[in-house]
Amino acid sequence: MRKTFVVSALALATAAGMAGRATAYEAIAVTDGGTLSGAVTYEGTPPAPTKIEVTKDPEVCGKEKMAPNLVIGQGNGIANVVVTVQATKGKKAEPPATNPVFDQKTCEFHPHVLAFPAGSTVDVLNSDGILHNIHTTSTVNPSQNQAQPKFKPKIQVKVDKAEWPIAVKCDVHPWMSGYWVSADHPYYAVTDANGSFKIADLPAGDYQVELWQEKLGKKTVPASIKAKEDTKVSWTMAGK
Ligand SMILES: [Cu+2]
Repeated sequence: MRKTFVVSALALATAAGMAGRATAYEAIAVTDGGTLSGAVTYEGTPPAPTKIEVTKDPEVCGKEKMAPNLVIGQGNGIANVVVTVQATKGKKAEPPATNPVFDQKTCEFHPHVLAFPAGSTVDVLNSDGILHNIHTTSTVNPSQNQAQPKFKPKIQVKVDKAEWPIAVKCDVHPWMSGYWVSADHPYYAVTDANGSFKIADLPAGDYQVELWQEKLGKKTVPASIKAKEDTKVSWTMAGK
């Protein structure tokens, strides 16, 4: 009985980790690719930012913070939306020459959402000089739970498989939260402070594009990419 439960829970977790991708990704040479660019904005009046009370290490962390789970910028642009083109073929996703960096600074994760190709090694930094711990809740990759005291300014975490979103917490400072996105293709972006993004070198064709934001959830929108052209989009996400 117990064994059956474990197996089905694992199957569910694996399916969730693949984020709805039906087929494996095929790497091909892309010539005359097109670009998808634009912004994701909040539909309607955005809620006022929420304050977080800091309960520990105020000399480093500060006394209060704004919640990072919904950050609205200029023109109601939504920061930290993960934009994923559901491409089945295209450029190969290769780990970058320089490791992606995930820094703990003033008891916040920077960046709040870090996206990288599967197989990358993440440099987890501790710029604060106080105890943090890096605690990921992966289901496809091994979960990490490592203390990072001040004498350990860098921990390296290799993320082999595609999986997103991977929630990251610090058990020392319960308000700290962030997400990792480990992608098996290169056609993704995280929106900037004003909700803007750009994804280049897409093979021409019709696509579904998935928008994910931790508080607003998921939305799928269509996009048509033409060879050597920039497709400009203006998408919205609504509160729940
Ligand atoms: Cu911490």
